Parts: sequence; C-alpha cells; structure tokens
Amino acid sequence: MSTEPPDIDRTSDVPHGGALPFPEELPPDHRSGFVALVGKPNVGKSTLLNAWLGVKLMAVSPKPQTTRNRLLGILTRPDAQIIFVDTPGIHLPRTRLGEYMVETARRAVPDADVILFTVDVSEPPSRADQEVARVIAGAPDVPVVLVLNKVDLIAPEVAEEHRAAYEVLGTYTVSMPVSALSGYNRDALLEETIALLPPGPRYYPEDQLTDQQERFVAAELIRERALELLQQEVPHALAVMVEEYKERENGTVFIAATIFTERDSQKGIVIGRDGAMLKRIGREARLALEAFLEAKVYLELWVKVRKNWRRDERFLRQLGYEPPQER
Ligand SMILES: Nc1nc2c(ncn2[C@@H]2O[C@H](COP(=O)(O)OP(=O)(O)OP(=O)(O)O)[C@@H](O)[C@H]2O)c(=O)[nH]1
Ligand SMILES: [Mg+2]
Repeated sequence: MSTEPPDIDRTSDVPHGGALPFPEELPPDHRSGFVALVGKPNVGKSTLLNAWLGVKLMAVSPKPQTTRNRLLGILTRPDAQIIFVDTPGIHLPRTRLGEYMVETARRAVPDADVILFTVDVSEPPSRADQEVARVIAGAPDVPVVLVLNKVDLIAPEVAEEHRAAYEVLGTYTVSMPVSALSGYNRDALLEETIALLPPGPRYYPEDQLTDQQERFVAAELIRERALELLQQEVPHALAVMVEEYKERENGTVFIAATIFTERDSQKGIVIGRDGAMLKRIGREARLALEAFLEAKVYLELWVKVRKNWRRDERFLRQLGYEPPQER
C-alpha cells in the first residue's frame, strides 16, 4: 500500500491554522529564503518587486525615498518560496525618519540569503551607489546579484560602459541588465535569484502575500497617490495614518485615513483649491485600493498638520516607523 496521500485537495476546508503545508506536497529540491532588494533611492526596487508579485503591494513613485519601511513580499511557487524584502533607499539622512529608513535598509543586509544590489544603469555609479556597495560588502558571505535596472532608457553601448563601472564596486555572483518596467530579463533574473537560494521549506502559507496588515498597505497606497500628484517639497513631509478600517457585511471596505503634513502651507497644497487636490488623491487612492482589495471601498480622507513630525520619535512610532529590533 502506498503511503502517499492519493489526491491532496489543496482547496479543502481543513483548517490549516497558519501551519505549514505537508512536506510531502513539496518537491525534494524545494528552495526558500529571504531576498533583500537594496540600493540607493529611486532605482526601481519596489517596481521590480511589484512586477514579480503581480500585484501593486509596494508604493512606487518618481520621487526618491518612497519606501520607508522594510516590507515583505512573498512569492510562492511549486518549486520555491521567495520572501522578498523591500527596503528604503540608502541615502544620507537628515531627519529622524531618514535615519530610521537607512538603518532599516542596513539591517536587512546581513539577514538576507541573497542580496539584489539594485542600481540605475542609465546613469554611471554615484557616491550613493558606492556607499550601498560598502554596506553590502559588510556581509561577505551573502551572495549578491548586481541588478542593472532601467536598461530600457539607454543604448546598449552605454549600458555596457556603465555596467563595467558598477561591477568594480564589489564582488558579485552575477550581474544582469533588466528593465522592471518593460520586463526585459525580469523572469531570467528571478530564476537566477531562486537558483541562489538554499533548499528549504515554505515559511509562510501559500496564499500569504506580505507580513503587513491590509491597513498598512492601504496607508501606503494613499501615500503613493499623494506622492504622485503633489509637487516639490511636500511629498517627503507627508505621512498617512489609517484611523479606521472596517469590512462591512456587504463586502464594502470602509477606510478613514488622515494625511499629516508638517506645515499649514503644505496642508493647503494637499487640500488644493476648493478641495480639488484632496478629492483627486482620494479618488485615485480609492481605485488603487479597490484593485488591491478586490472590493468596493469607501474612503474618507482628512488632512492635519503635525509640526515637524519627521523628528518626533513618538509620532514616528505611532506611524509604525519603529527602529528595527536587534537580533
Ligand atoms: N524607465 C524605467 N523606469 C523605471 C524602471 N524601474 C522603475 N522605474 C521608475 O523609477 C521610479 C522609482 O521607482 P521605485 O520602484 O519607486 O524605486 P525605489 O528604488 O523603490 O525607490 P525608493 O523606495 O525611494 O528607494 C518610478 O518612477 C518607476 O516607474 C525601469 O526599469 N525603467
Ligand atoms: Mg521603494
């Protein structure tokens, strides 16, 4: 008699209770582990991750320093579970928030099984890239893939020239020109990355996409829309807090959120003439939330001033910007 369960019904309603699936379900060469996307701001780390996950989980914008927290994005396939760690861009911090962001990114490096050192190959390396390379060199045992992103923006000869300049910044297992936007080499890079992961089980249930709550993702999507729509100095001074998140019985999700600015003048800009800007942010955020939650969303947005919140340790904590724990 075979000991194999005949037909494993993955959709059965046997309560999993968050437990891991039976090891028999996984092939013997199943791989798993943490893959950290590390780089200076604005190189396309979050864009790449969203593309691999096939959902818009991470806030993305043309403005640097979009990502503020460490965020997990979990990709489960029959042969592997990749736990991507999106990190804030490493930069020279000028506020407590900035310090928190850089510290968060640094801490992700030694904990990773694979590092994706992401750069913008359309430009030659800058001092910021050198600094990131230095941080990564601090974890010499972790394999590093040099991801030469935004290759769609330049001619192949220029890409090759810049590639050589990036490659000398450190020791890399492999380097690959990609375009997170066009998709060029995106799948190839994913396969390379998985091949570098150690054999291991699934750490998360197969349907889990992130370690964050929906309300956190909601706050990020609202902040992203505001970042996209607002100009100049305002974006960095914004924070979003979801005050209420309720799923109604008819499936509608009710979300009440506050956008915080640092100054009265910024509050005025966020609201706009006759409230037009806030309405637009609200409408676009609602559409993004509906796509993400696959539900009808009722979104209520408020704007408040919280003077110099980026230097306010207590408020940063309330926003969820906690200094990472020592391990
Ligand atoms: N042309 C082009 N643009 C890209 C590519 N990847 C990302 N971008 C754009 O670059 C900008 C920054 O992308 P993000 O994904 O927010 O960059 P990030 O590295 O996560 O930035 P931080 O969170 O600030 O560290 C966005 O406007 C993206 O649309 C690419 O392959 N080609
Ligand atoms: Mg990002």
